[in-house]
Amino acid sequence: MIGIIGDSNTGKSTLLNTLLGQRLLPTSYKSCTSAITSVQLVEGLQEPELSFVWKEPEQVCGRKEVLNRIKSLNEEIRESGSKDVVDLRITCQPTSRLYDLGICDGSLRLVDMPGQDETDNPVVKDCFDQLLSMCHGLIVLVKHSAVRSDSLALLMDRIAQEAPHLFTTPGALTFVISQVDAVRIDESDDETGGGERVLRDLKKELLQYLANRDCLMLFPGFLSDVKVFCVSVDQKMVGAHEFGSLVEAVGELHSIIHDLKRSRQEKLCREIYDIFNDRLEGLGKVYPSRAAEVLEQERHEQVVKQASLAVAAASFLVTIPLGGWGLAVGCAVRCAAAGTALGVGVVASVNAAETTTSGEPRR
Ligand SMILES: Nc1nc2c(ncn2[C@@H]2O[C@H](COP(=O)(O)OP(=O)(O)OP(=O)(O)O)[C@@H](O)[C@H]2O)c(=O)[nH]1
Ligand SMILES: [Mg+2]
Repeated sequence: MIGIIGDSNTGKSTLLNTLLGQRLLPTSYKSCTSAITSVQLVEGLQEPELSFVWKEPEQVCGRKEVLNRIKSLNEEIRESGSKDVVDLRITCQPTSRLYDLGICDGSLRLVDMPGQDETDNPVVKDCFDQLLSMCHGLIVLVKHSAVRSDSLALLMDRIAQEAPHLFTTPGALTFVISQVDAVRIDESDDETGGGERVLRDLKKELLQYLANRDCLMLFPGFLSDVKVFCVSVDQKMVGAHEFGSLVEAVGELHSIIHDLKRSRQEKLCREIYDIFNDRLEGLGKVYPSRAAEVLEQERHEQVVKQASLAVAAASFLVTIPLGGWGLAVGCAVRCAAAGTALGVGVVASVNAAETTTSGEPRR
């Protein structure tokens, strides 16, 4: 899974539509996407298919139908104010250069997300946490006017905290400076190749800003290898500037998907190991008191057994010289002993139960 993330209106859904060569995801100048929408790239599918569970399981087939259903769903989810993350799953065969790259074997999923800065959308934080826990790689979109924004700094902090392995797996993170068609370039500059220089400077500015982030100092090699592309998409959904290089980068992501998956598995294993370790440490503190409780119970049982043995022996000795009466007395003594033993046993178990409920849990 490769997540496409960034602030609202950076052009995430537009970019994904353009990569797929078809308009499947709604786009708008207003905050729009409200669910995690993953698109699985497959071969041999005539029509895109959408499946999801929102109130009840649903399936939709056909490009227009999928687009319209996601549009209405985005509104329904926003209006409901629900915090539940809705997982929309599309399968489709791209009608673009992505298909020509021969990567549509089902192993790659591109995931569209709500804008990470949409703090008034209750579902955003959970969507983001889920995505970071699931994704093998990320394409981070930054609008040309926001390469030095606080929001980008915050995004880096969150990735470093939740998915640090992405900074250490080569190729797992790619940056896209979006909507660069709107960057102001003087005509005179343009004639002398100034347009290219402006975009080069924009990339440098982004890298410098990232280099100053504390969270990235832990990953010194990251910035020297990371890919940054300046991309734009026009009204007809045609990608320009370095869009071609971005398509190739998606192809490369497909070729390293096994490395990306392994890196995520290692990270999950490390997390499980840490949790297990913590539990074991916690148990070390609990175990001695539980052991003391077991030993106390054992001692009680021994006392009761010894007392019953002594009483039974006394009654036996009395029975022999006294004959018939002695037998009756012996029985009475045995009954009394059994009753006492039972009473002591009950008291012992009640005491043990009280200790357990008031103290540490039983294991
Ligand atoms: N000029 C220009 N406009 C763009 C470009 N890409 C997207 N847009 C416009 O930017 C607006 C937002 O695009 P979306 O694709 O909906 O943005 P998003 O990041 O998915 O937004 P959310 O889903 O709200 O997070 C739309 O009006 C798009 O037409 C671009 O490269 N150039
Ligand atoms: Mg969107």
